[in-house]
Amino acid sequence: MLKSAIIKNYNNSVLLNHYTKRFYSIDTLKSKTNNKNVINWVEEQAKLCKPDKIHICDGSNEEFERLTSELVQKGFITKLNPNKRPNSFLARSDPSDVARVESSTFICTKDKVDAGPNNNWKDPKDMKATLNPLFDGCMKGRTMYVMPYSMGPINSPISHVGVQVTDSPFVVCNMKIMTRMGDEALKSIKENDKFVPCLHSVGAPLKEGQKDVAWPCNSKKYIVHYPEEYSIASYGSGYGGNALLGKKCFSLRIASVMARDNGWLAEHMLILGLTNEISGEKKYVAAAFPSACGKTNLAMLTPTIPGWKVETVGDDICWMKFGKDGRLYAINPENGFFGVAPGTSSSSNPNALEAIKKNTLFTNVALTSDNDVWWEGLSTPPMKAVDWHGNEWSPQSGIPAAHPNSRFTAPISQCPVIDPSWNDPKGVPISAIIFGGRRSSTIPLVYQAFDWKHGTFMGASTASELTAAAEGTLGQLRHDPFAMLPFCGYNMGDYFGHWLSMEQNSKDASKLPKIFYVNWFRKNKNGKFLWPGFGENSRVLKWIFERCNAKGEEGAQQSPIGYIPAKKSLDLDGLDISKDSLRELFSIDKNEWLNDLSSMRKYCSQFGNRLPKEIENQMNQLENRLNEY
Ligand code: GTP
Ligand code: SPV
Ligand code: MN
Repeated sequence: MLKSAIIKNYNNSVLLNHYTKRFYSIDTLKSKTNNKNVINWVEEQAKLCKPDKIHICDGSNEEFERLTSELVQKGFITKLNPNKRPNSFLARSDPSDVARVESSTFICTKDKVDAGPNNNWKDPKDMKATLNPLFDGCMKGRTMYVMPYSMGPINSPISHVGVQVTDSPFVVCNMKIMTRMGDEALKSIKENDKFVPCLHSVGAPLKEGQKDVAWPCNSKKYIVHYPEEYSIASYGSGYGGNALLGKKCFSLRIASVMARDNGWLAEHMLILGLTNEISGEKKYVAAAFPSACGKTNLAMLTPTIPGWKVETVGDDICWMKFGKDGRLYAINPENGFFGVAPGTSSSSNPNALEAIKKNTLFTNVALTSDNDVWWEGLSTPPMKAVDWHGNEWSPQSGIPAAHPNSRFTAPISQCPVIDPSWNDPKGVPISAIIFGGRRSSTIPLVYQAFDWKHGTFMGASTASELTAAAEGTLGQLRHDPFAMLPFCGYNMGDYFGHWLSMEQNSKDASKLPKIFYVNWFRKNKNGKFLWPGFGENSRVLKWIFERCNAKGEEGAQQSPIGYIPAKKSLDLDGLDISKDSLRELFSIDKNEWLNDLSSMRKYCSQFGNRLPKEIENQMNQLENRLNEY
C-alpha cells in the first residue's frame, strides 16, 4: 500500500511540475516493459534516493542532444568547435575525482574468503547498513535517469543485460556511447529475465535553491559489488569505471563471477582480427594488459609490415564462451571506447584519432583557443590553452595541461578499422591469448607457453608498473594476475582454478587458444625503450599468428621460460634496431627471473588453500628449468 502511494506521488509530482513531453514518469517504464522485477527495482530506488524527477532513457540521439545542451547551457561542459569536432564536448571533473578508486571498491560476499585477499571485503549486511543512509535522499533536487542496457549485441547468447539508475546526466551520455542503452535493450529484457541492477549516485543532493556545480561528487566513495546477488551500488564518483557501471563493475567484477558459475570467461582483454592479406587467412587474438598498458593501441594498430591487417573488435573487455565446435567465441560487451588521451597521436594511434573526430566526450583534457582539445603527446604544444583544471596554461607552466588519466568516450562504430564481425551475436573464434605488462626489465619482448596450464601460470604471474589509471604510486611494480587484480569479483586463487578448469571444460584441448606473453616496455640502461612499439608490434603479432599454424617447434626455440622466437623467425625487415638492443630485448637473466619467482611465491602464499596445486607445480617447474639454465 505504502509503496504504491509513494509511487503515485512520484507520478503526480512529475506530471505536476513537468507536464510536458520532455519528462516521463515511471508509467513510461511500465508501458515499455512487462518485467515486474525491473519495475519494482526502479520503484524501490526512487523511493530510497528521492529524486525530484524520473527520466526513463530511450537511448536516442535526441536524448543525447537534449542532455548535452542542458549541460552546456548550465556551463557544466563545453561544446567543442563544431567545424573541427561536431557533436563533441569537454568535461572537467572535480580534481578529487579523476580515476578509479581501488581503496573504495568492495566485494561483499557472506564469507570473506570468497572475496579473497585481492579484494576489499565487507559483509553484505554491514555494507547495506552503511550505504542505505547515504543513498537515502541522495538524489534530492536532481533527476533520476533510468538506463536499461545490454552488454554485447542485443539478444546475443553471450550478452547480458543491466539496468542502471543514476543522477548524473553526463554518465547517461557516456553510457549511451559505451553500451547499447535504451528502448532496444529494454525490449530485450523479457518478462521473466534477470538483469543486473546497478544503483549509482554522485552523492550530492541539492537543497531547495542550492546552486549545482559542474562536477558534483562526494569525498566519500563506495564502489560496491554483491556477487552473490549479481548487483552493484556505486556512490560518490562520476568518473569512468566508478560510474559507468556497465564497464568494470558489471562486465568484469560481476561478470567474472557469472563466468565462474557458468563455465565461461570475462576478461580485461582487447580483441583484434589479424589477417594475412597474402594467404587471406584471418585469426582473432585477445590480449590482457593492465590499465593504461597499451590495449587500445594494440586493438587498432596499423601494421608497419606489408601484407598484414589489424581490425578491432574491442579495446578493453572480452567475454568468451565455448561454441558448439569446441572453440572459444568472444564478444566485446562494450559499444564504445573509453580511451586514455595522453600519448594518443597520429603516429602512435591514427585510428583512435579518426574514431574521436565527432560524437565524442572528452574528460580532463586541455581546451585550445579554437575550442578544440589537446593533450600531452598529441602534437607540438599550443602556445596557450586552458588546462584540465580550467586554468590558463602555456608550455612554460611546467605542469601537464591534460590529466594523465584524461579520457575520450567515442562510439566503436567510428573506428576506421572496425572488424566486420564486431557486432556479430555469435562472437569471433579466438586463436591466441596474449598477456603482458609494463616491465622495464626482466621480461622479453615475446614468449609462448608450452601448454594451457603453463599459459594459465603466465597469466597468473603478470606484474606491471603502476600507471595513472588508478590511485597509487606511479611506476611501482605490483602483481596484477591476468590484468584482473582490480577487476576480479572473487578470490583470485579460485580464479586461477577457473582458468585451469577451462582445459577440462573444453571438449578438445587442442582447440583452446595458444597463450603468449609480451612486453613492449623493456628499457636499456639509459632508461630508453628497447622496442619501438605501436605499429611495430605487428611484427610480434605476425610471429604469434605463425606460431598458431606451426607444427611443433617450427619458428620457436625452447627457453626456461617458454618458447621464444627462433633465429630469423621474428620479421625484422626494414626495422632500424641494433643487434645489442635485440639481444637485450630477448635476454633472460636467471637471477632476475628467480627474483620474480620468489616474489610470485610470496604473492601466491596469501591465497592459502585456495591456490590450485597446479600453480605450485608450475612455479616448481619454472624454478627447475631456470636452475638448469
Ligand atoms: P585502459 O583503458 O586503462 O585499460 O588502458 P589501455 O590498456 O587501453 O592503454 P592504452 O592503449 O590507452 O595505452 C596507454 C599508454 O601506453 C599510452 O600512453 C600509450 O602511448 C602507451 N603505449 C601503448 N602501446 C605502447 C607501445 O607499444 N610502446 C610504448 N612504449 N608505449 C605504448
Ligand atoms: C581501466 O582503468 O582499466 C579503464 C578505465 O579501462 S576505467 O573505465 O575508469 O576503469
Ligand atoms: Mn581497462
